Amino acid sequence: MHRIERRPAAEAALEDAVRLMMSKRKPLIICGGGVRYSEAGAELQAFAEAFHIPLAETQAGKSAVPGSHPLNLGGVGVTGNGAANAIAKEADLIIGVGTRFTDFTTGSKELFSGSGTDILTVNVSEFHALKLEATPVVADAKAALIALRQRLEAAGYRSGYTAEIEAARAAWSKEWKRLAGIQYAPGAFTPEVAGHLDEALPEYAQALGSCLTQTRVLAALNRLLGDDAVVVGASGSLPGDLQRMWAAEAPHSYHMEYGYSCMGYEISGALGVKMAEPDREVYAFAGDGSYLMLHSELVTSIQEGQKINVLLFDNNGFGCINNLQMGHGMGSFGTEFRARSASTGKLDGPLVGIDFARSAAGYGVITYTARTLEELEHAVADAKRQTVSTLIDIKVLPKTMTNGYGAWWNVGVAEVSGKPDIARASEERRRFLQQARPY
Ligand SMILES: Cc1ncc(C[n+]2csc(CCOP(=O)(O)OP(=O)(O)O)c2C)c(N)n1
Repeated sequence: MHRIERRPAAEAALEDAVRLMMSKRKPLIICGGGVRYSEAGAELQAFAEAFHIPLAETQAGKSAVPGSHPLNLGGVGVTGNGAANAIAKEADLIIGVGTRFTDFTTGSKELFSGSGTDILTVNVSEFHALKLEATPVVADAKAALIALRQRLEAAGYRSGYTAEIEAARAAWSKEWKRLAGIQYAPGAFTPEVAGHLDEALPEYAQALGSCLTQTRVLAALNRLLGDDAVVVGASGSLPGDLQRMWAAEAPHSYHMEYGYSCMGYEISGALGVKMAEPDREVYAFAGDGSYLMLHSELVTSIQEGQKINVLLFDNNGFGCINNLQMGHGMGSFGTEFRARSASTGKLDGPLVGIDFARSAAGYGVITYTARTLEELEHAVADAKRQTVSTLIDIKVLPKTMTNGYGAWWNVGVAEVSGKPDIARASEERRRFLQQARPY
């Protein structure tokens, strides 16, 4: 039996927290998974409203507070959006509630590294509460937020924000609309992740038979799936895109495995979510690489009569790893699904197209292939009517996922190399490491 024990905060810790907050004008709350596990979403929202403090979400914290709430800036960190990261950079106090402050949330400890920026944490785990030299409140999130709110109200606290929150949200909303509208046009197209495979895109468009871009598909799905659906993901480029672009409205409608970002979790995780939430539609968002690694729980879903929906984004490769390779100077190596070429002996032959709909149909899954938005809309509507598991094989162009929004990620790169691009990447890493907090 899982019980929420609701460890109360020590009085001295609350006094420290109030003292620190009273000295700060630009706080930002980081809403972590602990807010959801403590069932503290409504308390966090009330806390933010009471003192006019914006909040940003980690992957695990998404769907604790509605995405449309005017104080919710959305995802923060390496896979965060422009609004949350801009406010994070200007914040003089980061209030982490139920967050482990992972590498992605903190931008490898570079994002909250301003000289005047302090950290306050509310966490039931002392280990996480003490990270980043924080002022710790070791307590259950809900209990601590209630106690802290009473004391801050008595002290008359209010943040110093005027129009910054609204302006950041408006700027991101404009950018979101741009991402939602990106269309591929042969000959005159610069993808979001530019300068890598620009010349190969027409070949991909032809092999996939599709001009769909990933950002456009995600925006459409956010409209089509319905607020109460549960979105499940884990690996590839989709978690980053979802953290940035997905506005989760209903509580617990977003379930991302981002502790290990384990490929293959998506479908097995979706089956688990369905068993826990039988009345909700559950959608696994998986890349083609992840689907190939593990999708056998689709068969279990058929055996058990548990309907799940798989949204498979086929970009013909390990897209995000290709981005990392090419973004760090080493070129494309083994991450595009190409045949080994007889003439070069390398994996640089023709693209290997896979009909994923046919593979899943063999299991008894109802399947669709989407190469246009119209086909996608039709497939989603029809999938909702089914009582057995479904799979939509969505053909999307590589490099059309979102790119970064001002947060760094410490990716290992060779420190000694004869390749100028790698040397440059290594130099840049050294520069960022100097700016980042050491611990
Ligand atoms: C079990 C496991 N192995 C390796 C990785 C490293 N990894 C992360 S994403 C990825 C490729 C994902 O490709 P795909 O699922 O097609 O998604 P895309 O990046 O194209 O969106 C790899 C190999 C991982 N996260 N999990």
